[in-house]
Amino acid sequence: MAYNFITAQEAASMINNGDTLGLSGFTAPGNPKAILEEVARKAAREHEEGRPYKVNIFTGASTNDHVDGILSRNDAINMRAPYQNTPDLRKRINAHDAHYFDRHLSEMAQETRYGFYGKVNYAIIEAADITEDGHILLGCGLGNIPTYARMADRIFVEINEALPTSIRGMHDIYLPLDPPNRTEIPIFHANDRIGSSLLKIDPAKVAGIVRTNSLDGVKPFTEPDEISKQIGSNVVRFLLHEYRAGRIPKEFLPLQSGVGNVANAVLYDLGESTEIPPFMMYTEVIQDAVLELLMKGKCTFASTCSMTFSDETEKKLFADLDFFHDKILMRPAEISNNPEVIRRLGVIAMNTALEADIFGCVNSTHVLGTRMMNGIGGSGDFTRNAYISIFSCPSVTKGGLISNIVPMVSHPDHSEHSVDILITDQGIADLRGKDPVQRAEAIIENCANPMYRELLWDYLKMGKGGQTPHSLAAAFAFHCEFANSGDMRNVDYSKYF
Ligand code: 0RQ
Repeated sequence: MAYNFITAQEAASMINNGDTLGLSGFTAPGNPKAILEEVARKAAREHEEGRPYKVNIFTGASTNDHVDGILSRNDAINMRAPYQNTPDLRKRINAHDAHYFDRHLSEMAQETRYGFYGKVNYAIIEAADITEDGHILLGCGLGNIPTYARMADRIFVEINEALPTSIRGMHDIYLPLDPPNRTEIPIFHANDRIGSSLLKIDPAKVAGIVRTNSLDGVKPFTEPDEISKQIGSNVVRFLLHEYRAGRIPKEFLPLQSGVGNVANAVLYDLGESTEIPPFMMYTEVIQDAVLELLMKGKCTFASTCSMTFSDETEKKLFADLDFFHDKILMRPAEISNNPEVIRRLGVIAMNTALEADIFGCVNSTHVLGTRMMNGIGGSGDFTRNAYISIFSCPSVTKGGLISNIVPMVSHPDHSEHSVDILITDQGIADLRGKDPVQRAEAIIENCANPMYRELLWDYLKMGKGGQTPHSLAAAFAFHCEFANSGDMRNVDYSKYF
């Protein structure tokens, strides 16, 4: 079939106010790079004429400035799901200019297929190539595009000429059947391939093809600060301790690691350890550190949803694709983050908290209980189903004005039932096999910053009974004090009784 090559502006002219767009990609890689920019410009023109114009944006995870950034600055987003991390969009969400529902990433595709979120008008797919019979070679991030492409009425394809077609073979596209027909997902080792390397779409649905030429634009990592390095070395110390004790098998277990500087620092440190054997990853994003570990042979295989590499690292990958072909597999988010597979493989999960409470509950999403930061992302998919679930964060934020260990989290994302290990720059609290008071003792002693320990001990002692001895009147004393004086250290519990 001969496709219609069009401009991004022509594509945007077909997209109407209220349409739902399902995009390829997961974090910055794999996102469309041209059409949404024109949709944002169209929104600006429509708003100038006094007409409403907003679209619903469904993705795999966060995107980049070509999508959430420019659309938010032009107030062009009505509904957004399932994850974001762009400052401009965060502002819109917290000001109620944009709606946002924050879902476990593994659930978004199946729930879209179940019909929970209405129809998808357009799928917009970044591709390295497309054949006449509708086989698409995707880019560096998959997300939920197999589902959006199947559900969408029409499809736009952005062929990105910066993507080498020799990337073919690094995708593993598999759509499970839906209940009551679902069977097991046949991944028994992190490196099992179960699907196809090309995404098959109906070529008759293609409304137009747009040419682009740009890398994914991921910024390189800054050198981790002392606190991140300390957290990273505590995580490695914990893993080594478990390994020596035989609680991690001698072949090791697949690792998942979240995004950010701490995650990157942990992986660099793991790479340096001579005692930890070569390992695999079963994760949703791989960052720069993983490419180096793959080159060194320390990481032998990475199953992921996206290659979230900085442009420099992306260039290294493209220059040596032959070497990486059998070492990286990108899967749809519902497979990379699948609870069944995570539980079966015994994945060790390492994610970051904004704050944790003394009983082991974690807030990953809401700054001081109300302001959305990013979203739960894949942290819940992995935490709930991991072999061991580790959360880490600095013990304090803003130079000590905020304690990240609090009496009660101001927004619960991960409960005490799912969090096994808490790690800060101060140390490691192993929460396994402990009752609530024992967990509180371990967290205050090992994870809280010394400037907050007494305040937390006092809180625990104030508890009037019950298995989890909260003092409900004072449970948010830290947060209320920060709102009052800007410094949690000024907490005076007598104000709350
Ligand atoms: O504010 O930007 O003004 O300096 O929050 O904090 O320490 O830079 O945290 O970048 O590592 O992100 C949980 C958000 C951590 C992230 C979170 C302030 C702090 C700073 C950011 P500034 P840091 P990081 C894989 C798995 C959920 C999704 C997930 C996240 C800003 O890891 O989004 O895990 N996780 N997905 O000063 C008030 C506190 C605070 C606080 C920090 N207690 N109170 N403000 N800050 N702690 C990825 C995917 O799923 C794709």
